[in-house]
Amino acid sequence: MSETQAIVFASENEGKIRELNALLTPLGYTVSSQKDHGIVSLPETAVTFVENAIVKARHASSKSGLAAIADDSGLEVDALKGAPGLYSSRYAKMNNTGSGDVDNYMYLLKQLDGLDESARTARFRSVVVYLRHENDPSPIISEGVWEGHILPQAVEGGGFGYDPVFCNHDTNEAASLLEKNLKNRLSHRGKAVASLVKQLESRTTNAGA
Ligand code: ITT
Repeated sequence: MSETQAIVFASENEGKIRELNALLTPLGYTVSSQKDHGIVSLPETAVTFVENAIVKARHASSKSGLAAIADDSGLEVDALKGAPGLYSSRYAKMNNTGSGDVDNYMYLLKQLDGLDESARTARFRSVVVYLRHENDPSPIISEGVWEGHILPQAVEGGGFGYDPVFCNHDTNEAASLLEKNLKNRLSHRGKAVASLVKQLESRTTNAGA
């Protein structure tokens, strides 16, 4: 892929858009968000992260005519047998308790009420997909995981989504308090994007891009 090739990021999530820009722009990629092209997301109907990510990327590529990246991600909590997982963005809505980020994490805290830290283990998972064009038969797919646990209470700060209730295992800090470049180095999305970039670069070297 040439350094000047434009990529559309198939997301409506402002937090993800900020992080993806911070990860890819310094490497010379030119990333716009689907909103910049007037593209509205389709409903997410698949039962795997990878299928959802492919559908999002294909839709954005089809509407924009550009190469596209999509991320499908979620928070897996062991005590809840992996929930909310694929349904993380709709967790509160599916349980009729609201629809925003705060509603999602407050509902999660309620489900874990009274559990000790050792029983609150969790991980974020991100699957990132890159399509050269709408009908790309060989998407690049990469995955990243970030281990941690769910805090007893929300810690306000930066970030988005479940960051106020997710604690990074290694440093024992709330994700909402991590400096944004550090979050990008540790996080599920940061790891998935780093692996994607390696694959993009090796494809370019092998003249396959
Ligand atoms: P797009 O599909 O438009 O990208 P979305 O928010 O609907 O946006 P997903 O379907 O992938 O994205 O849902 C991901 C959910 O996991 C959503 O609730 C996010 O807030 C949450 N999430 C993902 N990465 C996160 C992170 O780094 N920090 C906190 N929460 C995160």
